[in-house]
Amino acid sequence: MNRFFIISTVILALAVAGCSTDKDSLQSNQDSDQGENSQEDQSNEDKNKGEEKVINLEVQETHWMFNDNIMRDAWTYNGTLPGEEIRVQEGDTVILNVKNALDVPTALHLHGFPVPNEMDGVPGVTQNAIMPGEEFTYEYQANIPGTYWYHSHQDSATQVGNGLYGVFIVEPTDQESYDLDETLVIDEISSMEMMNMSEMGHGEMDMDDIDHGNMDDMDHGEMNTDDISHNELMNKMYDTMIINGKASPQIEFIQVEEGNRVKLRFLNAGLFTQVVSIPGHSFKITHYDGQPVNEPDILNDTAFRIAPAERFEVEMQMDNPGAWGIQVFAEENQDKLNVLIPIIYHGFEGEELYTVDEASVFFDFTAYGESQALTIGDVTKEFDMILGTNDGGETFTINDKQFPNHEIYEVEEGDVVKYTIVNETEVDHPMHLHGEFFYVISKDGIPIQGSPVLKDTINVKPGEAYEILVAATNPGNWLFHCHELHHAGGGMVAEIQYKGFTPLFTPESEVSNQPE
Ligand SMILES: [Cu+2]
Repeated sequence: MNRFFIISTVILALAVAGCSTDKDSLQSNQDSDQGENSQEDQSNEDKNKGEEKVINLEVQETHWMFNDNIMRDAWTYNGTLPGEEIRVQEGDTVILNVKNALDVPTALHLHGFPVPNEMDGVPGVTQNAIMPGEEFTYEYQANIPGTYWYHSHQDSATQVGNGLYGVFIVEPTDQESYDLDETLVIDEISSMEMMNMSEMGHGEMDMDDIDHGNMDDMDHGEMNTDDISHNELMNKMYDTMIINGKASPQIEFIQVEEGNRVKLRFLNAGLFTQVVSIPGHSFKITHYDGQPVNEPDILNDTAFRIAPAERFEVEMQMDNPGAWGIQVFAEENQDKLNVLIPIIYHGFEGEELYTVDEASVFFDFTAYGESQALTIGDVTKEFDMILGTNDGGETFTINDKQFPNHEIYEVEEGDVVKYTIVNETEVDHPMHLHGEFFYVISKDGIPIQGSPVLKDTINVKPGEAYEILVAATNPGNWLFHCHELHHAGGGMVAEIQYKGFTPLFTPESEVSNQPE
């Protein structure tokens, strides 16, 4: 642990944020009071009968201040970025009314939660896109606790990139109590004028449309050459980390008291694999993608990687007073994409942040927690999922096929399906399955040694191979795609189809459905 000399802007942030300390702590007291009350209410009720929670979301264009210097036209749910955190209790019925006030079609996908197929929000696969001015109502039974998120699944690289995402939490009826339960949504933006990267072929990039003033560190000539890979372009484009929609120095700090028991829910809503280091405290990783880890061990001086769309829940005891900075950086683009999330003990406001000098040990989910036998049954079907690329990194494939001429895996209800996922490219692919969780059972041929790993997104690094098992219990047509959304846009999308399943909707030809 070394002292980290922070830039003056962070101190400024603390000074600014410090003004609202009283209000913040009052707010958090109110929140925890409400939490206790609703928990008592809940325990007095029949645990299977929840309430009906109605949430109205308007998809709209919003001027959003990322900090005092960066303002952009973002696309938001109800005018905030991220959209409001939706917290419901296990057993609730959730009704989400989505109204589209944009001038392009949209749709809402509830990521990770096993919804009925017609509620999955994938245009052209499970519904027609919600046209401008129209509404669509999603209804879910919140019967599986966890940390999930909602986001657009229409032209995702553009729409999620513009800000259409938010966190969705289902609290279990036996929710443990924490002094603080904070959600930290990691994302990155380009501080340049907004551009539509998914439509930006390398040869088409029109430099006249870009605010040159913000591009001082770019080699303009290089941008038009063909030898720049998608990855290099990404690293040039994205230069600013945001946490809960705010860039430094306006990132809201987490205020704690000595003795607090704290839960942090990390979500990566962006496009880069991020490294997270928590300084000065031991911690446990209690959930992957919202699902519990069996008997998690205590970790010290250990960084964990969180890939696009993944969630990690961390539990820690606040026993080391000070002003700390949780370090988050993109491994592939560390110079530009790095940030400290201040976590400050009462009485240490305005002090310099201590953080981790360098990540030394990396978390390994294949050998974490206690092993437990799976009761999923014997494998009935096996498929390969080979992740590839061609055209110099312009297109991305699964089994050499590119969406919409994509790989279709046919399964039957009751199948236990094994997929072997192999990454033959040189970049990460966080692969996300809709509709069902999967168990990761091996990495590079070596079985998982620790807790069962139940996830909805698995990051497959270059050269890696994973085996996963899916119990086919939720009939429908489900996408299985890369969550680096430009890769999905470039074709890295497969689909699982249940034999005999017929979607409840008819694709309308005049509707512009763009599921990838
Ligand atoms: Cu990918």
